[in-house]
Amino acid sequence: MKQILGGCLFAVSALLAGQPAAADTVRVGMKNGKFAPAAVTINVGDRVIWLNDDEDTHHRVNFDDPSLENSEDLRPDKEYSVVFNKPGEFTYYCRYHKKDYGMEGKVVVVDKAR
Ligand SMILES: [Cu+2]
Repeated sequence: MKQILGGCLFAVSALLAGQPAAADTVRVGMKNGKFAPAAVTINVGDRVIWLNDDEDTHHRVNFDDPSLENSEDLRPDKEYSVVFNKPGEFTYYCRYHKKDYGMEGKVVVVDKAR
């Protein structure tokens, strides 16, 4: 029985090794005039979720790259999620807190396949 189980596990891990890596999700908090972490590095196809951790402040994710869609106003506990399908460095800022707090961030998207 042990031998059969071992053989099965080996077959499963061999299968998984041949598959493309599943997409990951990275979370970025928004609180006290900061994105945390302010810079994240992800792979093409991964998702970033921004979550407003503040108690009574709106935030808004605005990208400098116009091909990326900006968020609406995000109330406390609200999330905004973007899947990045191309490599590059994508800077963004909070529409309300960039000027006074320097609330800015960056998503670096790398293409593992290259
Ligand atoms: Cu903000």
